Amino acid sequence: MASYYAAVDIGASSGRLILGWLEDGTLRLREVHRFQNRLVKTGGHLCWEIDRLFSEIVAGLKRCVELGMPPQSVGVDTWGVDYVLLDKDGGRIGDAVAYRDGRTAGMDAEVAKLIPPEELYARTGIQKQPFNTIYQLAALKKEHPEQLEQAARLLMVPDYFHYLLSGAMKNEYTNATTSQLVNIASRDWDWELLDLIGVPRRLFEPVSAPGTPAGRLRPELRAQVGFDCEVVLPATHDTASAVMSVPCPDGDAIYLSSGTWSLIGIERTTPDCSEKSRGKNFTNEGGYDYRYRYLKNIMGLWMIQSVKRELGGKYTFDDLCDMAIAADRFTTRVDVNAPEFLAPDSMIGAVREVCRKSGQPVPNDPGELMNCIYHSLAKSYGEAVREIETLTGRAYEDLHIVGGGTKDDYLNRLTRQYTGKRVHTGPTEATVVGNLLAQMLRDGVFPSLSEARRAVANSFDIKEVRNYNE
Ligand code: LFR
Repeated sequence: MASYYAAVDIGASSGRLILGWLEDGTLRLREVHRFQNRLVKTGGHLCWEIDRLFSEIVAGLKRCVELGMPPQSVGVDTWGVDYVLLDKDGGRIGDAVAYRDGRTAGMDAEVAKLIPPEELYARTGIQKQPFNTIYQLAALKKEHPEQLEQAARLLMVPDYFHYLLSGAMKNEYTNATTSQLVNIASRDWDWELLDLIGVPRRLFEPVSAPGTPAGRLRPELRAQVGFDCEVVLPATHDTASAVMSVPCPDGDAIYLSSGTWSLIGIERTTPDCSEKSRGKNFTNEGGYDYRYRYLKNIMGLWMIQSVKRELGGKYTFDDLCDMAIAADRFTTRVDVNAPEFLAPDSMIGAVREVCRKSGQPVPNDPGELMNCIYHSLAKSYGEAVREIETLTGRAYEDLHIVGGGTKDDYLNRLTRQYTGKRVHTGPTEATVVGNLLAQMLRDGVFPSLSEARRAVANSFDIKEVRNYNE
C-alpha cells in the first residue's frame, strides 16, 4: 500500500483535506473533504469560526479511513498573521479575530511610538501591513488587556489546530515570521522586541522549523477518527507552502501565488532589509530551509470574489470575465492596494469611489467594473516585476503562476501582457502540494526541496500562457 500524507489547507473562503502520495515517481492527489470558510461578526469583530473549522478537519480525517486510505501524517496550513491565546490549562481565551477586522486601525502609529518603523523592518524584514500580528496585539492590549494578562501561550491559527490534533503547542517558523515579531537574524522570536512592545515572553516557545513532528493524534481523537498518525508541521503559512511547489528546481524565477491574495516575488537565501526595500514595501517572509520569500502583497482575487458575492450570485466567474473583455474600451485603472479595498462593506462602491477620487471615469456596469479590476490587478503585477528587477539588479525571463488563480485564463493572459514575461501556470493545488512536500521531505521521500520541485514539475500540468491567436 502506498504511504499517504494528509494536507489540510484552509483559505479565506474554503478549506479542504487532500491526500497525497507518490506513485512511480509521480505525485498523486485525492480530495477527501471540502468545506466552507467565511468571516462572521462576533462580539463586534470579524472572526473565524475556529471550532467549526476544527470539526471539519476531524470529519476529513474520518473520511480517510472510510476510503481505506489512512495517512501516516497530517499537517495544517492556513493564511498568516492570525492567532489565538490560551490560558494555563490550554483553553482558548477570546475569539479568533480575523485580520480584516478594523481593530488594527491606527495601531501602526501606536507601535511606532515604541519602535521606529525603520528599526522594526531592519529587525524583522517584514513589510508593514496593518493586520500584522504585532498590530493586532497592540489593538488587543487596548481593548482587552486582561486577556493578555491571563494568557499563557500564543499560537498562530495552524499551530492551534496542530495543538488540538496532537496536544503539543508548537510555534512553526514560516507563520511565526508573518507576525512581524521574529528576528530576521536569529530566526527566533525577537525577545527584545517583545519587551519593547510590552508583550510577555512567556507566550512563546522557540520556533520550530517546517518538518518538525508534533507528536501523534491525541488518544480521544484517535478513538474518534479510527486510526492513529503523526502530526507533522508543514510550512504552515499557506504562501510558504505554495512557494515550495513552484515547479522550478533552482527556484530562480518570479512566482505569483494567486488566490485571495496575489503574492508576487522571488526566493532568496539572504534577506534584504534595506531602506530601499522597505520603501517599496517588499517583505522577507520565512520559508522552508530558511529561504526567504521576497515578495509583495497585492490585493488579489478578493476583489473579484467580493464583487461576485455582492452581485448576489447572478454571474459566474466566467460571466464576469466575458463582461470584462466586452468592456475593453473602458480605461480607468486603480491602485488595487488602496486601503479602501481591504474590507469594504461594498467592493463595488469602494472601486467606484477610488475611481472618482482619482478623477477618472467611474465604472457604470459590471463589465466596466470587472475590466477596471482585472486590468488594475495585472498592471500592479507588471509594476511589482519591475520593482523586483530594480531592487535585485537582475532580469528574469520566467514567471510562474501557482494556486487557484491559475484557472483564470483572462488574468493569466493579462499577466503576460503587463509583465512582458514568459508566463507558466500550475500547479493549481500549490498550497496543498507544498504542505505535502514538507511532510514527504521529512519522511525522506525526497532528498531535497529541489528534487521535490522536480517531482512537481513532472507530476502536474504546467502550461505556458499564450494568446488565443497563438
Ligand atoms: C494568503 C496570505 C498572505 C498573507 C495574508 C494574510 O492567504 O497568507 O500571504 O499576507 O494571507 O495572512
